[in-house]
Amino acid sequence: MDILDLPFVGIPSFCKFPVVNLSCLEEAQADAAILGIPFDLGTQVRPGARYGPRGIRELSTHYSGACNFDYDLGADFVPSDVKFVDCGDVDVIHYDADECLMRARDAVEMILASGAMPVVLGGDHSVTIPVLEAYEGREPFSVIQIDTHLDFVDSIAGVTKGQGSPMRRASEMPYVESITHIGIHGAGSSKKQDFDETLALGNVIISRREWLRVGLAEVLKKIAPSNRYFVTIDIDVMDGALAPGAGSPEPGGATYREVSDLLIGIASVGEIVGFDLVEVSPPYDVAGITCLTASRLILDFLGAIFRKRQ
Ligand SMILES: [Mn+2]
Repeated sequence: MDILDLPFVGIPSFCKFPVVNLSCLEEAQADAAILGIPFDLGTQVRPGARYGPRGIRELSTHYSGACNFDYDLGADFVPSDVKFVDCGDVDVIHYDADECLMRARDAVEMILASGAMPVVLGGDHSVTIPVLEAYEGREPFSVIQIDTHLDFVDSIAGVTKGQGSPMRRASEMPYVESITHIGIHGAGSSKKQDFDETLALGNVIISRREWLRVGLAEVLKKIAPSNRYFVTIDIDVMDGALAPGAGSPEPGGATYREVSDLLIGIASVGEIVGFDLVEVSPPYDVAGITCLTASRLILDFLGAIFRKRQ
């Protein structure tokens, strides 16, 4: 009897990767581990990113079949000889943001200790703070942020860890060498002073307009040099019409093709030590388009990273 295991059949782990409890990850010897952080208490306006991991997982099953050959790559875009697993979600506690973020950091630490590369599904962009904190004590790396907004707010009404602050907090981590902000064009997230301050630290900004003007090859050359990179992808870097299920969508953003090609290019710039994709808010999505696109971007990037490593 043929077993098809179609996308709508079975338990929807990410891309139907095997589910492995965090406590069993060492024995699993996975190459990369998916982790959901269903937390959106850092959101200022449109909540719902707590449903991001589940929404992305469900639509990711579209790519779980055996037929994902990509003609341009001349290979499967999800390599079959690499061990990817899904570790489920961080257990969030309502009304206790600090506890949630601590649990998120601990979970990422466990993935790193197992030797697997963390792949985190947000959650709003505040989750990147505990994710990066989990790398303390490891080799230094540089951050590449792909986002409409700069996210370099120091403090707003005493809030220092909201969705507008992850890159500011990253800049304070001694093992984060630099930040390259790519795709920036959104209004309202950061003040001129924030832009001045990140540039004064030696960080690099490649705006959405510059990306369009100079093209992908030049964008890749402008990334701050490093041997290792952590990449944080805010789905709102995509045009609001193409990814409406986002916490802070904006017009004028990128297409799927542009973001995918950027990620595939980044995989060749240096070793990728982990990445997250944040701000997908399924309650605002239309026909699953944002969740589908987010899952495809994750798979494109995972494939590129591990084809490079082989
Ligand atoms: Mn962001």
